[in-house]
Amino acid sequence: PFQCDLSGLWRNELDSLMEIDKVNDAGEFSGKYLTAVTATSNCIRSSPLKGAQHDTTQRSQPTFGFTVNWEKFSNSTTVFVGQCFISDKGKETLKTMWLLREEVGSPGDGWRATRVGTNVFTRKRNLEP
Ligand code: B9F
Repeated sequence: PFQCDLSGLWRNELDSLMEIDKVNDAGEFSGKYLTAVTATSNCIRSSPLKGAQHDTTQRSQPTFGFTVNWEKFSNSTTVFVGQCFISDKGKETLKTMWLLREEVGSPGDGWRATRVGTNVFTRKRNLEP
């Protein structure tokens, strides 16, 4: 019943975790992201995320996007876009791409401000009732 609804706890191949609260009727959601990796400190801290997902009652493998604000680390921001897929065995995976924008001092430093990558998330558990 909850297949591909983003609510719940997810883990990616880097061992980062994200916990997403109940997705509302408009498809909007919020939650927190715990990155297992950071370029500056080994300390894992929770960062707020906000996003939107296509209607899971209309589509079985919906696309979504969300923003993570790394307020505890810096003024950087990551946006993720992705799609949820359901395997033959009923396993959900989130295939995503991300862009990480680092704050730089001037437009001339913009050439080095953006990182790009992919992450694959699998469900750790459903949302607690
Ligand atoms: O390392 C990032 C950071 C921002 C400012 C100083 C350190 C914050 C964590 C980003 C985590 C990324 C990965 N984790 C994950 O699960 S988001 C995409 C990846 N998926 C130094 C300056 C800017 C970046 C590094 Fe920094």
